[in-house]
Amino acid sequence: MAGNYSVTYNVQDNSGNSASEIVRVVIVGDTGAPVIKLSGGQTIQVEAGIAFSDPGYFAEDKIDGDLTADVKVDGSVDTSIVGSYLLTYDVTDSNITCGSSYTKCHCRG
Ligand SMILES: [Ca+2]
Repeated sequence: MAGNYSVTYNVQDNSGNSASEIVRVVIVGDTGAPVIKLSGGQTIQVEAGIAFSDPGYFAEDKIDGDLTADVKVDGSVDTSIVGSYLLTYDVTDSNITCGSSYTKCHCRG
């Protein structure tokens, strides 16, 4: 878990004399970005005229766990027009570290 931790070191010799205690501070930070996994891969093909349905995604962070509900999807697919569309997926963890991914959707006639 992120935070500051201290570890104290000391030792005694055979006569019972103690060393000067020394403390090490260990700072555990969250520098890892969340990862977004896309069901169906980063390139998908759909038929024109058939409503587009996103095959889904999953977002996970080593500290925050499941962030799928926080993913923001940008872009849209208009299956009435043949072409390529880009959908972007972004999510931010509690440490304001971003993860992103994208899907290229090819709508063919
Ligand atoms: Ca993180």
